[in-house]
Amino acid sequence: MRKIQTQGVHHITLVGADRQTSIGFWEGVLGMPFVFEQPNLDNVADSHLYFDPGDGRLITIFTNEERAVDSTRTATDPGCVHHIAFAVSQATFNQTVERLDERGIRHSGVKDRGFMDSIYFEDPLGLLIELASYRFEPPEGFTHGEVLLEAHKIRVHREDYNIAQEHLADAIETLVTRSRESLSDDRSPKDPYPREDQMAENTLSILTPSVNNLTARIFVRAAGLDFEELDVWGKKDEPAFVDKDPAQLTPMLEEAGLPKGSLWESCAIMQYLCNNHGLDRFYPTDPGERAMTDSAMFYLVGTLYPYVARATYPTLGFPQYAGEVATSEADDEMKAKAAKDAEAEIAKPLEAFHTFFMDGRKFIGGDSPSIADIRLAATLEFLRSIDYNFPGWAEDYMAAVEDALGDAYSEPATDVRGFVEDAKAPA
Ligand SMILES: N[C@@H](CCC(=O)N[C@@H](CS)C(=O)NCC(=O)O)C(=O)O
Repeated sequence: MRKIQTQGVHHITLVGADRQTSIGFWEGVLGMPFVFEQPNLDNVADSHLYFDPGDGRLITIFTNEERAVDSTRTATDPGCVHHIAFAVSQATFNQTVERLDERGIRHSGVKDRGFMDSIYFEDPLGLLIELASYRFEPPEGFTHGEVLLEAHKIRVHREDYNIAQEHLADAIETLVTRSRESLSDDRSPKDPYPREDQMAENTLSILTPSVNNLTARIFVRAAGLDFEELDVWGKKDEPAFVDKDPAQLTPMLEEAGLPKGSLWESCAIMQYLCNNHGLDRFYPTDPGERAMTDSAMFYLVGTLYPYVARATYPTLGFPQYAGEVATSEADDEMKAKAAKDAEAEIAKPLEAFHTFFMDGRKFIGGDSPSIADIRLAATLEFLRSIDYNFPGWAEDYMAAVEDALGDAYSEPATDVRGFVEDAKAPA
């Protein structure tokens, strides 16, 4: 089975009455040039009139002087034509009511169709005519239909009832962004106007001694995002904070585009900001490379980090999770053994990062650090508290991440490093 591909409306043919009624309406009311006339080749009793509706296509009418004008509404049974719509510019559309009224032609009044303005009236033979005027111009190289398809997707995604101007504006922006290159890495909206008390685009609620927080703090700096940091030490129980972050975990991002206005989990924060700002250099768009980045981060948060926490939190003086040996009734010797056991387990996931995720490359991200590298290097900072015996590659790797990111890494890392040094210092 094969399709027969169409390429546009060629013409529409209507059954008319006498020729003068048709000429009077199509040319005399709607301004369509009467371009030619010849006999109806299938019925010599009829004449066949051709009009140009304005785009070089054709509206054609079979006429016959024996047929009387009947102005009752044409049938709208299944299979019948309901109405035919013609395009007019906004300038013309805005004159339509007045000009139909001048002629005493009954009409619907202006109808808001979201993506166009419309008005309806009947021709002398009872066919419903619509004059429609788009409310948008497609970007160069796109059709109205392509803009409407994109606007439809946006409308459905937002669960709105019908296409409105907001969807059209966003569809046009999407098509332009997709089809036109820019030298900028970050094409997200910017506010270049200086203001007093201007709010930053991204607010990070943080705790300074934390490597989970360090991850997001390095990232916003490395990505060059507009951000503000709020140290929420001692404030995580406040109702205003709990409302935004019922997990009471930091880092917590507040940003206008988030469905609930806030988000926690360092990796999710980095992924969101990369997606939102087109920061592909930190989060590859190739599905396979992106899967590796995601896998490295999930493996870190789900497997490596719990070992790091069990091994280092006792030295750092951080509370551990309920159900752990460290929070049980076990004696100090057992708790110390649990910490040592966790420390011993770190080698295996660490090696997986080296052999599997890096696999001879400088970073998990390849030649430059990805968000998974930021997450890993920041995490390893805590191992300094227990003087962990890093394999040589890991020392080189941490230095390379810091070297590649510069102050974006070193500046917030100072907080963690200072805390770690204090925690190690003899009381
Ligand atoms: N998997 C989370 C862990 C977040 C986390 O555990 N944050 C800690 C700081 S390191 C926190 O805010 N804890 C709450 C507290 O200390 O009361 C992430 O990567 O963001």
